[in-house]
Amino acid sequence: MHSETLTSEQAIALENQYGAHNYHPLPVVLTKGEGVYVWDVEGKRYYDFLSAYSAVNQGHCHPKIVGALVEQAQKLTLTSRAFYNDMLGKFEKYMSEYFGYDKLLPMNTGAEAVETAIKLTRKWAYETKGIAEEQANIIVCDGNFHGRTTTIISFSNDPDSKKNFGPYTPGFISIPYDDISALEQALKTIPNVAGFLVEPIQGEAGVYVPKDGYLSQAKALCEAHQVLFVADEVQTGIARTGKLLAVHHENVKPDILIMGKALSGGAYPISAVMANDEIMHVIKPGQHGSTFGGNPLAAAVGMAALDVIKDEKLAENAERLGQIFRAEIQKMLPKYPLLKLVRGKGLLNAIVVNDTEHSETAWNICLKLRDNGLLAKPTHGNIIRFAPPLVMSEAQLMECVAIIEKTFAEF
Ligand code: IF1
Repeated sequence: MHSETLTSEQAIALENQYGAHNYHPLPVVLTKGEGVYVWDVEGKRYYDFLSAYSAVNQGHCHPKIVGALVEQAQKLTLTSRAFYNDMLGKFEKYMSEYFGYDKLLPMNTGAEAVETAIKLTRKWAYETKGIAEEQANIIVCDGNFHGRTTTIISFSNDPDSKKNFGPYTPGFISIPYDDISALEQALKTIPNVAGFLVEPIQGEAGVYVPKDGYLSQAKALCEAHQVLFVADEVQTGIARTGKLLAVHHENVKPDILIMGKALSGGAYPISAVMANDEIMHVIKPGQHGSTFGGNPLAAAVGMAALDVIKDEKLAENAERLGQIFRAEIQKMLPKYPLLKLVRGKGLLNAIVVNDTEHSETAWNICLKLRDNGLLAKPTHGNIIRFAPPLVMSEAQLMECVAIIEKTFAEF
């Protein structure tokens, strides 16, 4: 059933005709993945340098994760939270010990987890901090990306994400990112602040790494003002940046931690909000939930995916390979005028192409990279994100560096 083989052209034509046009994919049709590689329907192999936006940190179709998925899928997949299941509690304990929080609130997608964190922050503000009803403000950062729901896009400043989706949810105030005095000023002047929602590195904005000390100073300021520090680690978490969490680079422990994507290694949508009891206890039965959140299949997959991160030392590998990658690209900068700069942490990196934001250059480079056997995608026009699975070896990375160099040499 549904197993007839399609050519790339046919598959693209089907999506064009029958799918909403809410994406503009790079023209390549993938059918198989294993570790750092994916294959298209014509059998050509590529290095995956997007990792499904950092969801596939553990590599494509990791046998331990797929094994856990299959085993649990044959036993019990979904009960809803109307009943207990024998996997969720195990997963909650595992997550609590793994990340060092009292409690987990399981959801499915990143956006849902961000929504959950916003609700938790507001409820805490009213019931614990004592802010008057409907008055809570949450500080966010310019250039943020936290997902696609109507509330989340209300505080985006990307016109594509936002325009004509209003009316927008109030209660959010945006300040410049990586600007500690802007945060200090905001905390002093804005009334009724409940929380500060921040990405430890802004991914969508183009892998914008804040100055050393920004996150730890921001955390300290939040503490001083009795404001919750809420970290969106959906993209930066789970070893991507060379530590289990990006906030660990500055020894920061968020009051509320949001995760998604690689929590399942890409096998299943799993997201999570973690907090200690004094915050999490404000949510009582019936006040929040999800049909699929906390299902036994997600629990089994999540534990396997996080086992892989530890067993295969993927944070350490990301740290080491990231240093090598940036050093190798640095060496190319003087040779290729189109290459403006490289930045990032661990294996979350981007190069900035020396052209305007609206030029086609980065897109055309990605087409050439594809022809040369490496898949990456531009963001904001002239920035190309490089985020391979963390199971890559040094030899494989050097092969990829050679592909990138060859591509720039051809331009
Ligand atoms: C799309 C970028 C990545 C996220 C952070 C929450 C979410 C995301 C920090 C929501 C999602 C995505 C979704 C995808 C593109 C993408 C993205 F280019 F926009 F920046 F990853 F690089 N917080 N990021 O990055 O998670 O609900 O999607 O599970 O087109 O929306 P989700």
